[in-house]
Amino acid sequence: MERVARMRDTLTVILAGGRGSRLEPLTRDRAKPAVPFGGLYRIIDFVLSNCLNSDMRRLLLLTQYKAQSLDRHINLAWRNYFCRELGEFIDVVPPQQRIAGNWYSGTADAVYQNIYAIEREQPEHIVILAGDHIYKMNYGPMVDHHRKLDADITIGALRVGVDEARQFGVMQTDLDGRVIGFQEKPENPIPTPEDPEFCLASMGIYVFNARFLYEQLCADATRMDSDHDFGKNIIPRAIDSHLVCAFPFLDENRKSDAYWRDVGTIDAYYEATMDLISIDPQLNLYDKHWPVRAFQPMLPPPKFVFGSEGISTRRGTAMDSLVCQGAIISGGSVARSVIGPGVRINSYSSVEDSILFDEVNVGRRSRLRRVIVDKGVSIPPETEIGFDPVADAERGFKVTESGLVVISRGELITPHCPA
Ligand code: ADQ
Ligand code: ADP
Repeated sequence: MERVARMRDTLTVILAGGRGSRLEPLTRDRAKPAVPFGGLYRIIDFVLSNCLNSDMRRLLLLTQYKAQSLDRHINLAWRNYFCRELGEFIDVVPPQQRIAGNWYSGTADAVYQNIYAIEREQPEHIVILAGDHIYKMNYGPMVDHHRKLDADITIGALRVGVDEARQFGVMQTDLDGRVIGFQEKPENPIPTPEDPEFCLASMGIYVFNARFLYEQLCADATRMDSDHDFGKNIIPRAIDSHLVCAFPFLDENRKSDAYWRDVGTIDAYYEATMDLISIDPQLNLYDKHWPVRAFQPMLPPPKFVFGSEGISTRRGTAMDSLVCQGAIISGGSVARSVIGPGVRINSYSSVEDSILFDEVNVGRRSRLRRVIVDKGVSIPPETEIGFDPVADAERGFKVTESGLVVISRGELITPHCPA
């Protein structure tokens, strides 16, 4: 009964429009939430799985940049889980451009411009989520916390190291968990009183009382001095006059910080992917009680075989790796990598510490180390990538500060073997 009531009076708005420029070139042709993750999934699948597993089935997905791939993914993977007749829906809402020719200016503006679609559902509470975080969270307890305290806004919160905190909203709370200070991406983040090494960061997810949200958004829309952003404007303004509470996101036992990653940069994206491969991952994809759903193409099982010259060649192997359906590893070796659907790894090649998206082909005797390869790219035979960052950058590949190489679609790949 409780669950049904929570679902009925709650509308969830998922912000899925961020440009994701720090994830370039993976976001060159697709929105950040549509970037593949963990072989089978897209980034957005984690938050959508959280919604389904939390019984939240009235979802508006606000898109903006390059939303075609995201839109198609929602249709293929998610539409069928929602039953209109029961009042459930997942609606992808493109920008309304109510102010002619303008894109959304900030996250609050994105919600404001869709206020009619939101009000029409007459929710009591509105849950606002970001479409680009990797975590497993039951939002029910956060909504319950909000109701119990009769708060105006409840903010999902978690501890992060002081250095990291500069990229987040940072909060200070009183003993009851009421937010008494909030700074968006501060240069000098204020640590928690309990531990000077940590700050309390906003996860960028909020529960709002619907009426209060409408009032705030309408007032904010008329202000010339506002960026129309939740973190920069709406929340810092609300804390003095209204009840804004933090909801700590803890693990299942509610003892330690739970797993949560903002995969905003290539390096963060790579680290979060490698977390999945670790022997005892904090984010367990095999938990039957918390299925993470995705689009499952009808593909044959992954296959591991000797190369075409038979038993005299190398074995096709993969260790410490995730290998998706339709992949064939023939006479090549894979280690500590994610191999996407339909990938081909050919004889005498080796792939280490890498992420290969769908249908990548690795030619014979090629070697990849710490490389992310976008969909459908064919690596020619006898090509080495990831062993010489200077040479890789000269070949036109994106090389990150930590030396990761990203190969995007349509890139010209010439064989290159360092002498
Ligand atoms: P950021 O992640 O930097 O900080 P922002 O870039 O505004 O905030 O993105 C928030 C979410 O909204 C993302 O999911 C993004 O894709 C989406 N988004 C951004 N602009 C959008 C638009 N115009 N239309 C639709 N969707 C849009 C925020 C908070 C911080 C908090 C971090 C946690 O402001 O306080 O710490 O999230 O990651
Ligand atoms: P995804 O791989 O994320 O599913 P899609 O294949 O749907 O992405 O591509 C997203 C959009 O980008 C489509 O409109 C597609 O035509 C376009 N696109 C894909 N690859 C390229 C490319 N190399 N250059 C320009 N546009 C591209």
